[in-house]
Amino acid sequence: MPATLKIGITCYPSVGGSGILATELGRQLAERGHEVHFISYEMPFRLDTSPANIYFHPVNVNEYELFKHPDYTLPLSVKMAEISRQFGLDILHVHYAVPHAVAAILACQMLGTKSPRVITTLHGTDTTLLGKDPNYQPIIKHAIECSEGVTAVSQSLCEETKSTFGIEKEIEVIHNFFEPRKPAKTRRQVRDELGLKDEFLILHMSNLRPPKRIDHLMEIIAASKHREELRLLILAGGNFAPYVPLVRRLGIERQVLVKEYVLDIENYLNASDLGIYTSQHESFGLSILECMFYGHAVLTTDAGGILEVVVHGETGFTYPVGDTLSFVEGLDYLIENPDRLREMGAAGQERAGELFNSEKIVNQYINYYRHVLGDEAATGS
Ligand code: GMT
Repeated sequence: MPATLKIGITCYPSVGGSGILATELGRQLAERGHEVHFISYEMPFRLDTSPANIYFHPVNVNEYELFKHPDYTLPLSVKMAEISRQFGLDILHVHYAVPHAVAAILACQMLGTKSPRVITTLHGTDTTLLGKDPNYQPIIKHAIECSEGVTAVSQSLCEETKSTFGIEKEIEVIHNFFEPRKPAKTRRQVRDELGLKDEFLILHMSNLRPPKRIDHLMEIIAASKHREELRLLILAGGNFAPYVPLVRRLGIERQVLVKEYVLDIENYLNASDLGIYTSQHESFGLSILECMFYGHAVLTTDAGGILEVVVHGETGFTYPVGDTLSFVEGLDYLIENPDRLREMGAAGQERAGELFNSEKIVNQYINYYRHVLGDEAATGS
């Protein structure tokens, strides 16, 4: 087996944990000498193709009047086959079964015996949303069963996937990782730009999709007895406009600051005091991990894989989905107890660095690639 591998990566290029993870994985693989080819309809939003060994191949989607809905899966599949053939890819690592694994499997069928191995990473939605839809369920099950390797970003997602699809197939759990970057601005600079003095700054970063339960988040802020001295900063990877009426109704216009499609998240992480997440589904919670890496305690629901990331009472507090009263109690307690807040933040930072560091997780992926390619020495675990 060659010392370095040729890997095709397909992910959703839009703002979201799966794209961020796939992009950072590709960057780290390239740094270790592997050749990485991203294949997608757009450059993943954090992708930089200037370093050696990283390439981007766009998929062109033509719109034909014949199709009521434009089709992406088939041109993606054709591009995957073309790039696999041209560069002799060993692996097609796809993030999401729909439509990426389906396209990869079709590409391999076109390529015949010279096809790469397909590894599918499940990030959540394939199981928690589309897996419940009878129009998608059978094709997702098929894509999982036909992939030569399948990984899930948490044990919780692995178990839910097996029970949702009724499959026995081995699924390797490889948690998410994060590589913190140095902030380019000081905490004071960022706070000045946000118009803040010493307010307690709570951070939420997400795409604001319905499962994030932004309504619960706003209710917590409105109910805190410290609401006059706190601010909620939302780094939004989606449109915040639908939540504006709720913010007005709750009278928290002054408390809520929103910045959309931010790239330099480390500046805002550094300027914040606490992370908060009210998700109803979360297979891992990459942005929770980002908060932990910057030394912040996190208040979060106990949904899905979050409990593999946050330890209740040690690195933050976890509560049942929708338990607004407990969230408010936890928030007020941490505002009133800065030593405890610092302690929890430090414990979270240590846990993040130990369990979810890039060195460890990227090596797990490389080992798994080798295992799938038939290297007896690679354990795949
Ligand atoms: O959370 C989202 O809506 C975005 C979604 C994505 O596809 O980017 O995130 C999923 O993948 C992340 C990376 O593995 C996980 O950290 C998130 O928990 C997961 N989101 C959900 O399960 C809702």
